[in-house]
Amino acid sequence: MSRGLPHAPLVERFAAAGQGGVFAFLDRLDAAQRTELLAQAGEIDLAEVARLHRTLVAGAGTRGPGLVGLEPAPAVPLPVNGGDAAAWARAEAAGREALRAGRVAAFTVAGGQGTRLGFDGPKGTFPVTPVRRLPLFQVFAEKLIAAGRVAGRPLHWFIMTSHQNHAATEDFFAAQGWFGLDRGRVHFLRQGRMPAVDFAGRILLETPGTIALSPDGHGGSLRALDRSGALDLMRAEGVDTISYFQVDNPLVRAVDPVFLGWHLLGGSEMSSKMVVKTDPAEKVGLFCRTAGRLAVVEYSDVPAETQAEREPDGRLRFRAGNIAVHVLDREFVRRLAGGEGALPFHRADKKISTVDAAGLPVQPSKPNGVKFELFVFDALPFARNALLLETSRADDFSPVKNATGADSPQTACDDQLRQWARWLRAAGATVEVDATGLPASAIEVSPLFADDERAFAAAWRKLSPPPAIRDGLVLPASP
Ligand code: UD2
Repeated sequence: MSRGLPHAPLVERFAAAGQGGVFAFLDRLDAAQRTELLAQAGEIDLAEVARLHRTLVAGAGTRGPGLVGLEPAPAVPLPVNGGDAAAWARAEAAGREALRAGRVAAFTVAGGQGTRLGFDGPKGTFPVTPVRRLPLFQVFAEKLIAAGRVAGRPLHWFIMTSHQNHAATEDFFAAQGWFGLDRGRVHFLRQGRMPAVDFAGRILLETPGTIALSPDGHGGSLRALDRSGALDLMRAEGVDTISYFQVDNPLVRAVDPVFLGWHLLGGSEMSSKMVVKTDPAEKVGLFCRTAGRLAVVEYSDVPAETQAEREPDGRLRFRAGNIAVHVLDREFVRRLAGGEGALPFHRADKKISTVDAAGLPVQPSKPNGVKFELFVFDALPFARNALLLETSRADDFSPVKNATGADSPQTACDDQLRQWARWLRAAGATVEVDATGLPASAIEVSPLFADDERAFAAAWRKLSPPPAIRDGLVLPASP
């Protein structure tokens, strides 16, 4: 059929690998559809797909670090929990110095859509703040502008998108005037895709002319940073330290001088922040030690009894929750992306829309195939001096994941309000709050006004007279 045509070698390679089904409908496609299908097929590493089928689908499979010999991971505690305050101060000074020297770039993984939120669009465009209703991207943009002002130089911001949301994300930034950022310092990079396979290892078609491809997971960010040239750009700009966070967390300290300082002073190649898990059922990964290395085990891989184990003092034994905030050394990323210490793929069985033998659409009612994803935290065991730092949940973590209930827009909104109410009260303002610290009035503090409690107190003192706390108060007032 295809012999002698320019795409013949590709089609033949797929056939030889037992993946000829990908081109089952090639003869029915018009020229544009063919070009698209061939381009998609060209993205696929057939040897990798065969290996994943052998190890993860047909075989028992490796699923992250495994549970044998798993121990809780020790973390550097916050000063309020017994940490060495002088060491924390030294870390902060070192982090600020690195920011002033321009060694730090921010990196957001934003390949996900707001599907679980019932929101049709890139998750970063979802409005999250209580009064101004700023989208997540603008919250981070203001945090980074603020950090750049303190450091005396603007930061580079790398944003990983997916095929699905790349154009929409770029358009959004353009439409919003880049949120006042220096456009030359905002860089979008698109993550890779992986094909879904059926349980026999055959690559699934989504339609007769398209392959069922999906993003390769946030762990794909390491190779995306490399392939896109972002690591080279960082080197040229003198950036050697990457502050990584997820797009779903409006409370995140996007570039935290203390965290950066601990990472740098510890000579670490990758550092992570943890919060203390109090509810054994909370859906966060768990930091553990396995074979002497720091690792994260996904909550879904740890039996409920293990997650509920307690110390004699009543605290959970496995309590170091992963908030997906990391600092990475640039050359460590390059080494991993280059294949040293390759991250393991994880398998997820899914209902994957596909076509039948006649090319007609099939919407399965139960899982009919497997998707493969990489997780960034699987890099930890490969890192020299991997470091785990405790952080305060109230100041660093309130993700927006579900439409309602836990980790929803409502909880994230309330947690932002609680943070600002705490800052106001610490600065001496009178703010009515309920037993959970939630203020009676909807207020909003721009990161450009202050982005931590200490900076807030200093900025508040300069307001004379201070504004009355009332519903809808924004600091500073929006133009
Ligand atoms: C993640 C962690 C969990 C915990 C929690 C904290 C995993 C597997 N689980 O749970 O351990 O740390 O977050 O909030 O990470 N993303 C991409 N490309 C992809 C997949 C994801 O950019 O291919 C981004 C996505 O936009 C989001 C983040 O990664 O910012 C998290 O993805 P998720 O929502 O799939 O992870 P979740 O909430 O199950």
